[in-house]
Amino acid sequence: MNLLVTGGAGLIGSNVVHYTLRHRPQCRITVLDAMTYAGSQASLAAAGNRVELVVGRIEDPALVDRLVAASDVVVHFAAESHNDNSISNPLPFVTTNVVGTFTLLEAVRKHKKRLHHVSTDEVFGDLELDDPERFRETTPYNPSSPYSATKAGSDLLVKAWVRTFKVNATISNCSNNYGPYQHIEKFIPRQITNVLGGRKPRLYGEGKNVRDWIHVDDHNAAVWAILERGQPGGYYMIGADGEQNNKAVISLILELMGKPADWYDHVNDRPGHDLRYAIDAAKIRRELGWTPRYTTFRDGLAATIAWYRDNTAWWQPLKEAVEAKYAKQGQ
Ligand code: NAD
Ligand code: TDX
Repeated sequence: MNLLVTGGAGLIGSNVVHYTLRHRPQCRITVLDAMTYAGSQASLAAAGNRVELVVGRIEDPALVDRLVAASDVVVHFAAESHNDNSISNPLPFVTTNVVGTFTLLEAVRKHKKRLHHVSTDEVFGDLELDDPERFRETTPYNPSSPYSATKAGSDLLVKAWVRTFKVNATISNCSNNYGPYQHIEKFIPRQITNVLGGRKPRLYGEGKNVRDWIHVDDHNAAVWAILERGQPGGYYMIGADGEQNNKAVISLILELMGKPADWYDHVNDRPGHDLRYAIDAAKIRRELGWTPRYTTFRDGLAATIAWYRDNTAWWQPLKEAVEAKYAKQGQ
């Protein structure tokens, strides 16, 4: 199988490359990635020459047409992915997430290729802390941030291309990922690298916001289950029952890294900050037999802390600039 991975130099895309080389070694992998600030060649170094990296943009129709024509299956991760950036500068989110997905859909439609579109639980908005409901495949879309609005737009484009043009596509909406190769602008690696560098963790607002954490390898195992056994045109929620509030996550990081429980700062909250995400993944468990392998968040987090401790060369050159940007926002 010739697999085209868009956004394969980012967190989930680079991990899917490594996952695929381990578990589906017969695949030939091409990565299309614009190498924005979020993409890193070093994240693909362990794949050596077993992956072809094409540097280019998902909204470039000629390039995307050529790469899709040469592939059998496309997995679409390329996106602007950070909520805080979408608040300070939304335009790249519209270009990459909406126009980019449109460009890919047109190529997939023309060449009649299989597409899996990777999306987020944030398209559904947020839940109250005490709401017994969780997000499921039938939950109405209600995005809050420019990031989640553009991801919702991209999902709706995929749904329209499936219905109107009979494109062979599936969609998954996953909760918050953590693991190796995550950019240090994101919550968990920011706090781990803060502690490693002698800085206190930074908690937005009161820290009562809840995220439903999943290890990136469990996400990618679910993506492969959909590629191999998913219903054409099917939608799947992916989550590992990993709800934690942000304050609890910082407490666990401090405990695992041997720091006092109160060694963190409260900083400015995110405007429009979603309160809680929670995933009901019953459908993918029942229909595709997927189950997460990282059953304790504590073990997954400890392994992730060890990875950042052992790979300072991967993140240290980025740290000062990331923190300077946050400092300007009072975060
Ligand atoms: P990331 O920011 O780590 O990586 C995104 C990658 O896309 C980078 O390598 C970047 O260079 C590339 N890219 C950006 N703009 C591009 C463009 N115009 N053309 C080509 N490549 C471009 O993101 P991630 O966390 O790995 O997320 C991957 C996908 O999964 C995204 O679609 C995101 O919405 C979705 N998702 C992420 C999470 C999460 O918790 N991280 C959860 C659910 C869904
Ligand atoms: O320093 C911080 N302090 C803090 O309290 C940062 C960076 C974040 N936070 C909070 C905000 C959120 O409640 O932590 C939570 C997680 O923040 P992010 O890592 O920015 O993730 P989130 O906004 O929840 O979105 C993530 O999950 C869904 C990914 O970035 C998205 O790409 C994905 O779609």
